[in-house]
Amino acid sequence: MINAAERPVVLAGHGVLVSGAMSDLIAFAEKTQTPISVTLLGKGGFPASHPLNLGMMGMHGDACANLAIQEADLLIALGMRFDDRVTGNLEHFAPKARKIHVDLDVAEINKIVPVDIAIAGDVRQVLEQLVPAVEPVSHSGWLETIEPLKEESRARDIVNRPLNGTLPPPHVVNAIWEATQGEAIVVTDVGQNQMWTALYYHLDGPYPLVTSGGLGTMGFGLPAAIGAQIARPDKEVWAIVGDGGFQMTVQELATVVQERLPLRIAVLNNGYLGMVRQWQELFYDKRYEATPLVNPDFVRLAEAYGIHGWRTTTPKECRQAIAEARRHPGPALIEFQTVREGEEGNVYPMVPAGAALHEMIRRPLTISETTGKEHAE
Ligand SMILES: Cc1ncc(C[n+]2csc(CCOP(=O)(O)OP(=O)(O)O)c2C)c(N)n1
Ligand SMILES: [Mg+2]
Repeated sequence: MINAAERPVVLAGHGVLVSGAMSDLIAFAEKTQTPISVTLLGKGGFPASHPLNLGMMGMHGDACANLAIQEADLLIALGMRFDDRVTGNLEHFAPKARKIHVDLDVAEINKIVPVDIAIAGDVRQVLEQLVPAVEPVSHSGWLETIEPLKEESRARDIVNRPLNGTLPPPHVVNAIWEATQGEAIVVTDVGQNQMWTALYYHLDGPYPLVTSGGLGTMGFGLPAAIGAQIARPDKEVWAIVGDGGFQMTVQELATVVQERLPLRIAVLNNGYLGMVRQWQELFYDKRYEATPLVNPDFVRLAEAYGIHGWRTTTPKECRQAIAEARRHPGPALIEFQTVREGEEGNVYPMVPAGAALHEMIRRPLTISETTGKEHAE
């Protein structure tokens, strides 16, 4: 089936990382010229800068990954479980594709998506056998079809957005990514902050994005970042958290100080339980029930624990604060007061619940993006 495929796509999940199959996946992708999309927990399993990378799939995935999945004639699912955030409407999921599923957990096979071939096994061991067995192919027509889809994703990306002095949350993540050159260990909380980090902090591996995945555990970010920093004292660790989730475990700032951890904490303060507000805006006539937050002063809160804090409201201050927080011995906390609502306050693309992957809502292109001119600050 792999040798016969004309439009194959790999769906790479957390199993790639936990089995240590990153280099085998690169070998498979390059030999068979198969584009690779990753799940949220599969991020870091395939280098973001690799030409065959499609990015993240699913509800808030990269548009090109979702569109490629819908057009594919073969899906090769590696160590992933077809979560509903990945598939969208099952009836219309990858309708043209035959499917191969490799997973260690046999309970996952045929559980959600019926497959043509199931291989119960460790992803690395399976790939080690598969790579020498498959024929090298070029798939040039398929890759040429995909390339413009990637270009279109890039056009809607962060670089050319007009900011007008405001601070869209993706810009914050992009600035942290640029400053750390993708080398930091990044830990997220749950909600929009998590999706923006997944979309805009590009990982070349081998580190995964540390995130709670399908569990959706608000309050995960700060304690998990403490764990990451203790495990890797030599690494720069950033917790990127929302104003809501951060306050669920904010008392752990005491642990950060007590354990003398140089952690960097980025609080994306949009004044809302943003992910829920986004659904209220798009699907519930903007009835913002129970989502606006009355927040404390996060900088003074950090200072109360003895942590140096910065507050930023513009793109320029944002980059300065990130640079200063990185020079500081840490711990350090930056409150980013970001755009709260509307186009720039929402995570796009978005596949509405119950819709098919190709029915995703895209952020409309603005004039400066179509001309590609640099944005004014
Ligand atoms: C403990 C818990 N309660 C509720 C939810 C549902 N939920 C998912 S995202 C979200 C909003 C998170 O708000 P915030 O932490 O400010 O992050 P933002 O989406 O604004 O970036 C909520 C309430 C959850 N995942 N976990
Ligand atoms: Mg929020």
